[in-house]
Amino acid sequence: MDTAPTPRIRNVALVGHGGSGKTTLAESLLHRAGVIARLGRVEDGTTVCDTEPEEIKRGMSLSLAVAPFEWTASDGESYKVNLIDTPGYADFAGAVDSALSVADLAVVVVSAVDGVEVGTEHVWRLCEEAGIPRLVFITKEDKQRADFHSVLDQLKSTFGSGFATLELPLGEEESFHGVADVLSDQGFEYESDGRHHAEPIPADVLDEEARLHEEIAEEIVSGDDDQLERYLSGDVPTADELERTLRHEVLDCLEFPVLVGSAATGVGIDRLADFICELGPSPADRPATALVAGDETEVLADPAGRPLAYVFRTVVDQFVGQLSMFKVLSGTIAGDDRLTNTTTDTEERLHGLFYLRGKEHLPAERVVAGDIAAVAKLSASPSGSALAPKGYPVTVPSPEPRPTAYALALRPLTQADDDKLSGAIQRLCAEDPSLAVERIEETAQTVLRGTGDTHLAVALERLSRKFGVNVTTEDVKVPYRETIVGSAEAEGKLKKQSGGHGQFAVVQLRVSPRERGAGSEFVDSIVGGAIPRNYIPAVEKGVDEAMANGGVNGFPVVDVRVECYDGKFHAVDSSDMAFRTAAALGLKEAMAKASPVVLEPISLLTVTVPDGFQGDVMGDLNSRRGRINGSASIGGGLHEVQAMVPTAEIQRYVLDLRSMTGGRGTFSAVHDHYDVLPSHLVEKVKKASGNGSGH
Ligand SMILES: Nc1nc2c(ncn2[C@@H]2O[C@H](COP(=O)(O)OP(=O)(O)OP(=O)(O)O)[C@@H](O)[C@H]2O)c(=O)[nH]1
Ligand SMILES: [Mg+2]
Repeated sequence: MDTAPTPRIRNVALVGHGGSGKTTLAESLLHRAGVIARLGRVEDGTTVCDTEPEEIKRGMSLSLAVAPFEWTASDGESYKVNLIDTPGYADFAGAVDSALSVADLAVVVVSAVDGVEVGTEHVWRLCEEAGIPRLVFITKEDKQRADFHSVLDQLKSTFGSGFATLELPLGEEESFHGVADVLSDQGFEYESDGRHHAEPIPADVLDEEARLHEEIAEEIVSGDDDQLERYLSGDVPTADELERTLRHEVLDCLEFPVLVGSAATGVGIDRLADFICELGPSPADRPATALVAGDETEVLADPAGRPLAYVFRTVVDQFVGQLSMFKVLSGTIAGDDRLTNTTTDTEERLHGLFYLRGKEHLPAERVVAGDIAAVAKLSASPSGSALAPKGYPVTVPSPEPRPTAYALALRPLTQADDDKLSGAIQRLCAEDPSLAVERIEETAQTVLRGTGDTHLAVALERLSRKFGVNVTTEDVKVPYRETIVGSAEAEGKLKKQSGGHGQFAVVQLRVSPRERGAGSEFVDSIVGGAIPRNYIPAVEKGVDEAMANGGVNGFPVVDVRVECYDGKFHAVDSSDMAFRTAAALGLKEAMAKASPVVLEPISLLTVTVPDGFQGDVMGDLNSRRGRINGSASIGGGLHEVQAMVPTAEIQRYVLDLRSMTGGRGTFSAVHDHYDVLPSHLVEKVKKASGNGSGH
């Protein structure tokens, strides 16, 4: 496969709700372009884009996949279309971010049966925020219950104006057989091989088409002063002239063409490819943004410019090792070029460039500005890296990783699994920036964090399949603490003197509570050498260790003032060790008498939901022992609820919020403070933390 001149490249992200038909659409485009002889099916696991066993098993995309094809459009020009298929499931939104970071056009795929869904709203908002031109493809028009007109209404009522309906379906459901082109007033009949021929528009569609033509023409010309003036003077622009104006309005995100078809039958697919090429922007139309020496700079997609490549996806491949997918933002890159990672200053040799089509590798000699390709074995350039000639101080802003919202603790099955775990997890996280791993020494847990339960389930399947590491999972332990609310005194005594070198130490300790969060304090108020100076550090050490090891409930002790005010020693039998032990005994004794309480972590939760859901959200938070701090409309039809909620009560909140709000709610949670755990929950919490019998 060759590269194409930059103005003839189209980088197109297929985005939309899960199951709306993106992967099947990619398949149908590749088939119509003659790239694949047979149309694969998601159900059979035979598509170009859904290749991973985890994807095939679930019948859904889990990561982005690139699939280029060459297309000669109806304007007679040849184009290279880089399709970027994305997952629709919310857990994998990070992959949509990566795709949109290199796409110049988003095709928003909407099922004619299910219409605008939460996933559609989500990707529309992402495109809007990133200023990415959009085209809507209403697919599955061949399916029972397909309803093109109601979907059109939903688009307008959900996203507002700017929809330029360029096609009307001819027939619907199983009788869907063609489309009417609203700009050229031409009907197109389809054969079973996905090819079409022109036909007059059928009578039953004619009136609607004529009305729509006028509506769309007025909409388009109103975006161009010259054309509007001509139009108002009765000089109606031709279809080609309208299309040229529309192209600019698409680029400026003023107009969103709406097309219709079926990826299963092939109706409308070739015309979608035409519109992508003729209405979609090329990389030359949309300069990238980079930071040069810290200054925001536009980078033109100029094949003769200074080379600059941006790595947007990393895949750990079982056969060739690490693969890096990149977009050339400027210049032309050839095999064996040497570029420098502008963040780490590491030199990278781009040995053996290739295009990826699903999992197929197509050799590439050189890749021009705007094009997307791949290379194996970059040594130190994860996703988000910029590669440029040495000394060119440029970085490329990359999407923030999605906030993690769900976590599991991993337990390796065997010692061998344990030995391999940390290396394998690092590679897994390199592939998926939405994953994060953390070792929590206090609870001896390795915790994997992600965006949801499916995200982590898939990650663990990959961990096993790709890296041969098998683990079970358990809940992440909540880092409880304990403290006291009363004061008390106690003696810690160690006395073992049964001949020979014995052990002897006595400390008198007074404990009292400190302000929450103030930390603990050791006070030495020994007078008269009751305990020799040199043993005081041992007393303090014994107190610290006992606090770290856990109080009467077995949790680390915080916010306690410990005063050592008296003691006894023996000239021979006293030692550092004896005083450390006596101090630990004394502390335990004193804590038990000073009304010990367990402290639980409290998170500050900020929940954002569409207006109308706030009542349910607040009710639910109350049932989780939460305290609402505030609730306010934040515009854009959204409502924000803030609450302080015990961290233990929101371990699975991402899943519960999704089901409460139909996937429309999002939240962030940060640790805020510790608070006293209600006494009726203490035993349950001790058991769950494995402190059942008291430490
Ligand atoms: N009848 C009909 N079925 C379709 C069409 N397009 C897709 N489907 C079916 O719809 C289901 C979902 O299709 P996918 O292509 O996997 O949808 P997707 O958008 O890629 O889904 P995610 O990867 O989960 O986001 C599959 O069972 C397809 O066979 C179509 O045009 N007509
Ligand atoms: Mg898919």
